Amino acid sequence: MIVVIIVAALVVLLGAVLVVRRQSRRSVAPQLRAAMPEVLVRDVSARPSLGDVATLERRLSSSRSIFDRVRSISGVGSLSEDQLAVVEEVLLRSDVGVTTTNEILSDLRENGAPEGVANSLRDSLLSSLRADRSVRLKASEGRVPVWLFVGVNGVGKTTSIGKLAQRHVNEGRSVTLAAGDTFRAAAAEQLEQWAKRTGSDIVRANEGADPGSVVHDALGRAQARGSDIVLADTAGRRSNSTNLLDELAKIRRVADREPGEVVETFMVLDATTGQNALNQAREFLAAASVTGIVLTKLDGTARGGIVIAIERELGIAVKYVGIGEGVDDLIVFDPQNFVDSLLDA
Ligand SMILES: Nc1nc2c(ncn2[C@@H]2O[C@H](COP(=O)(O)OP(=O)(O)O)[C@@H](O)[C@H]2O)c(=O)[nH]1
Ligand SMILES: [Mg+2]
Repeated sequence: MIVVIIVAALVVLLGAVLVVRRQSRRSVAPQLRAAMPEVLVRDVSARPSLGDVATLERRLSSSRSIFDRVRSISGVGSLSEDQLAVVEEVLLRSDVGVTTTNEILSDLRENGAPEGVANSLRDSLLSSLRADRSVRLKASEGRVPVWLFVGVNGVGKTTSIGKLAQRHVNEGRSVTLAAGDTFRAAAAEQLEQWAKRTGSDIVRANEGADPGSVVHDALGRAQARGSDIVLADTAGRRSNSTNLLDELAKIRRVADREPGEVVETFMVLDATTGQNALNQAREFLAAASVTGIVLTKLDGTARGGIVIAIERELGIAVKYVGIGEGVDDLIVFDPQNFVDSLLDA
């Protein structure tokens, strides 16, 4: 009898616990639902995980394969002349540049590779990538911050602007795009597609219009609508009668005049053009007060070491790198992940 009573009491107790738990879950559920969007937004903006080493290894597989021979040198300590020759060849083929290659070789000759060649190279390459990679998002009080994009035709300016617009939107900023490439109508149409896709505002004009006025109008509109940032596209070529660099300097002056303020000028370079990219950059640097490099198409080249040559020779930080054509395929350049993706076993 007593046993039956105890069992019955336990069953009742268990039932009560279950009911209470179900109710408390119900009462918590709406709060959970309310919290979801915020969590999701944070997830999205934290997504530069695309730059994680595994993804980078895949996207940079051509560059990585150049380093195969270095990764396969085993052992620690001093290197034979043959091994040093392999390291030299690999570094030069990957386009890190002669200066960096020579420095790394003399370091290896002098100190050997106490923790293996791959580790020594990792340290040396990382120490060449110490530039300040921060980007400015804020202008002075009452001014609209402008990111200006310059670079020759086909390097990936418009695509990078589209990808960055998405990044800003993900991070909660409202974006106005300025279609300052008025050289051909297709350029503004291409930017318009990105505006639609990313939910950004856009100011464009007809083919042949003055790019300065497009940027000026975009600033007025951005200020009126309270946009957080203006991303301004420019042409990579001009008719023979006008000089491209003069025109860029003029656009920059307009963009930097009230209500605008240029807080970043990105020089966009195509990694697949190798050392040519460096020569192009030198021409632009003087005219355009460049504050950062966007290096595109790293997925399409075996010469990823060009990142190091660019920073070293130009003294300007690579801030973003393009690793594909998709909207998410522009990542903040992270030297550690980059070097790991080339040298990890
Ligand atoms: N594979 C790859 N293609 C890219 C990347 N960035 C841009 N492109 C492609 O390069 C081409 C030229 O880009 P576009 O933005 O029109 O260059 P722009 O003339 O400088 O504006 C387009 O086909 C883009 O899809 C990248 O990071 N990787
Ligand atoms: Mg373009």
